[in-house]
Amino acid sequence: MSRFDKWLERRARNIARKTSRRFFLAKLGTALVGASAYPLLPIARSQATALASEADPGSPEDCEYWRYCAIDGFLCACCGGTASSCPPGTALSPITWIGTCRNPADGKNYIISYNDCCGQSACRRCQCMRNEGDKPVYLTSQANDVNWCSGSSADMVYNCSIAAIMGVEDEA
Ligand code: ABN
Repeated sequence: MSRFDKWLERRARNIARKTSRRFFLAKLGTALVGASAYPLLPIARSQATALASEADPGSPEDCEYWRYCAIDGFLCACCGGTASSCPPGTALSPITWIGTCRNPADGKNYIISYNDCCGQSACRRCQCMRNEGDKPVYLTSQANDVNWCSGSSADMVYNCSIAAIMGVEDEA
């Protein structure tokens, strides 16, 4: 076989390999595995949650802390958690009550998610009922006197509540 024939054969085999169904499926599989791993990467999901301490005044263990304007429950910050994370051994409720609180440091309104932490008996420390915007429970979507752990398939027992920043109003 001449050198030209060998070269031609190599080229033909190469083209056949790269246009084969097996090659396509292998690339597709790699892309799918890569895409499914993407949400697990440790990226910052919300810039709004990262406030410097001077932009986040007050104590999360104090009911008067600005983020608690619409809360009803025991403060997780007094129960082994923080203002925005559950105590160890409890799980965040999948459904939640949303409020809007003004941050005195910058005068902006922040969207706050009041999730309950579930799976251990009530913490009973730092009870805080500010209830801004709260409506009677028969207006379910506007009431905060609700055990959000009832939406958890794992455990309905209420332990405490957090106040996580979800977003901030746009600059006018
Ligand atoms: N969302 C706080 C809460 C929990 C249990 C019962 C009432 C209110």
